[in-house]
Amino acid sequence: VWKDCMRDVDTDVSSITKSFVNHVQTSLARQPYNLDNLGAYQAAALSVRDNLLVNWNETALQYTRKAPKRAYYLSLEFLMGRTLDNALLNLGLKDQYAEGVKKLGFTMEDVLDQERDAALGNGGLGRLAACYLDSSASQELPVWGYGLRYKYGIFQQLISPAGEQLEAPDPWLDNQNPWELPRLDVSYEVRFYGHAERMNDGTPRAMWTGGQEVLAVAYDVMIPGCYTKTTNNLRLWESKPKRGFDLNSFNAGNYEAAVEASNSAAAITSVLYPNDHTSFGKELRLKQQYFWTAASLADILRRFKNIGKSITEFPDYVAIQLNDTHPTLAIPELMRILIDEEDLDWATAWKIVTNTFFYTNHTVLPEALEKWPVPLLEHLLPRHLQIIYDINLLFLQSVEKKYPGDRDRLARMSLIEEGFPKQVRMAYLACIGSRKVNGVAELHSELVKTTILKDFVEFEGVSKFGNVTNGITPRRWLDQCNPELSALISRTLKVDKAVWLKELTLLEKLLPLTEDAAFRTEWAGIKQRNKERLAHHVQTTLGLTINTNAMFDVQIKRLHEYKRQTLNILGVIHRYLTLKNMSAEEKKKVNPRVVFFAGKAAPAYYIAKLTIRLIVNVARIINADPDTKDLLSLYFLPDYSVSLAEVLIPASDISQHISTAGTEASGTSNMKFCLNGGLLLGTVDGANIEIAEEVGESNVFFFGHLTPAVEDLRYQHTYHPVPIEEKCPALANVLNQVSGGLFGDAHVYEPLLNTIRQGDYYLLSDDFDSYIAALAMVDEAYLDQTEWVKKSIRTTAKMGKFSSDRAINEYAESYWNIEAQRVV
Ligand code: 26Q
Repeated sequence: VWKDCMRDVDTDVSSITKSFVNHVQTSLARQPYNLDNLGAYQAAALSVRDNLLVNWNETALQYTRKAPKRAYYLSLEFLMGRTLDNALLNLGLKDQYAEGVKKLGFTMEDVLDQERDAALGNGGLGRLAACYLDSSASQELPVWGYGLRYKYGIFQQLISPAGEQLEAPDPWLDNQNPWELPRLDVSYEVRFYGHAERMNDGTPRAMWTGGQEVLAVAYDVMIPGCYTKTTNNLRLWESKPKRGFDLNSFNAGNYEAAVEASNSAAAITSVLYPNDHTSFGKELRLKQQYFWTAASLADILRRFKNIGKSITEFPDYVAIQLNDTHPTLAIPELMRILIDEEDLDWATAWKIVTNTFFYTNHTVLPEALEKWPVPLLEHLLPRHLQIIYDINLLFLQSVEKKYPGDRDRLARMSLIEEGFPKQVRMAYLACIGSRKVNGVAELHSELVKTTILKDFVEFEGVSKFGNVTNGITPRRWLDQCNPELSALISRTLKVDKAVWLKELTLLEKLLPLTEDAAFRTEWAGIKQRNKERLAHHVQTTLGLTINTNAMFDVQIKRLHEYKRQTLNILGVIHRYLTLKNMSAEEKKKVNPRVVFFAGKAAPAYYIAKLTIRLIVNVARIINADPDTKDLLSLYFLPDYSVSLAEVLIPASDISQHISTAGTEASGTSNMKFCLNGGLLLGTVDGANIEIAEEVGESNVFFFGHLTPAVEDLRYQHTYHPVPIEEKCPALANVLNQVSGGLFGDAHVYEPLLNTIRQGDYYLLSDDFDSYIAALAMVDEAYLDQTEWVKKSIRTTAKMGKFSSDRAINEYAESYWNIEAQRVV
């Protein structure tokens, strides 16, 4: 009977419409006659979810039966964006749903547009996690993600009339989330505070008691692979009070005390911290980190125990990837479990731990390296602090043995940084507690080895340190965001996208078509229509009219000094001033340019916010200037998101990735632009370098000083400063125009301008002239449209390396030692 009643994935239009209507009637309890687009989206999503669940269950069953080694991706951020379109693509049901929805009186476009982004991340690191989940499932790898179910994702960005960034909460769960499955039966208790008492019975054990206990409850998000049954899981934890509220206080009339515990437990997963690249010792952030790692490890251990193997075999069945240092507490937490609960000796426990974890570093910026104050750790996690001290003691003893008497080295390598207060260096803990350490692009991985972890490379040997260059999923970042280009590729290569989307190096077969004029025309036509689609989007959302006969020049990323949006806006001002001085005759030779910016600034990042303000106010002046507005316009698009990126990226002719050399670990949007045939203007940094290696240096626009020069230039700035007027007159002129009030509010921008005039840590004055020269080369190249389109085709054709399928397979083979599992 069971077998007869089990449902399969719907594949025909009539079962799809039936399931849709069924969800309207029952799950939504609504009538067909007043069903709006939102209702249609919800019904479509629920019916797609039914299909996903069929595959998800079979995948889980297969993993349980075969018990293969699994990998777990621990990330505090998963920047998923929208799900419906991706689920339909991966299930191979896009056409059927489009037809079904149409029969019921809706258009797929309107329906898709109702979905809110799941924005549980800040930027690159969180989006990378989302791409890796897509690739793991698509490659049929047994990989689960673990994260937090924030009630509020990254804030919504508003721009005030003065051009200031304002933040509003992102209540993404308000309309219900059809893509998650609450698992109220899967929960774990997590302890905070209390006391840790060593047993002193000859074992390393201790007892941790008292304090506060909160409950972690699981919510599962289905992760479908592309054209496979494999549907993996992303498990997100929500915090709940262990008991609803304190009935004693309630009965005594103290209502506030009664709900206090409840509030403080719920607060743990209430909001995503909107900071990236800064470390600051906030207790709630540390609570989030422990809550999540403790629940995830408890869940992983329970699953491992079900296989019935000895605990010493744990690393043969489990690999855990640490996405930056945010989950590093998993290392002392696993030690605590193995020692205090499993009763293992220290050496056995440490061996298990160091064979289980893998650590990926995402930044070498010193201000981004996580450190936690010892007093805070001692208060919140007393047992973990003991364990960290024990790890440190044994580690330093082994260092001392290798380098007797080298006290400087011991101080440098200690997990504890001396100071007031003392702080725990999480990157060092992650490094010594892991089997392998990697960076996210060739240059970055070299910098990890030669700067922040230099001593550790010397001590542990270089073979522990590797590189996995980041990647992006071609499903979302080509097929979904650029359907016309995807169709052209399939048609031309005569290969179904089911094949090339999973074997992206096949794009190389496009190379000969650079010489095919008809193909180039089609290629250019698609770019043009994508520009019009973006213009339409801006028109309907912001009411602004954009010149689609211009070159589209795009910089979209988090606002940060090291990413140098300031260099870009100063370059725009330079262009504006140049145009103002041109004769009508000279102007005729100028190709029009539209410059787009988008990105959020951390709410407390004053200089980044000033940069936004400057961009918005420069736009206001430039776009209204009749002398120049046909040749140059500028837009800051508010509230950058995954969904906005999906419209912007396919429309770009040129995109900017202009970080100071050696500061951008990889960058991943550079890959997205190039995959969509946009050319790259950038510094010799991060993955830009490897992109240029693939597509050829003649197809990218490089400028600026190289990494080895940076240290020396900074030294010059500090000890032999040269006034900007002397060093870079063009830049000095631009700065003076801003100071002089050309864009209003003269005094407002001084703190921003002073970062360049004094110190100039990110070397804008060193790179400005070569930046302007590179922009001129872009202009020049764009005039020859035939050659430009050839560059564009070549760029797309050579992007195969940057598929996240390649990246995830490198993790699977070289690090995790896991194998694909076919679900039949
Ligand atoms: C740390 C401590 C406290 C609060 C917040 C943080 C925090 C949060 C997020 C620190 C860093 C981040 C995010 C970093 C990030 O996105 N890094 C980017 O990772 C990408 C994927 O590897 C790279 O492509 C980018 O170059 C890198 O900047």
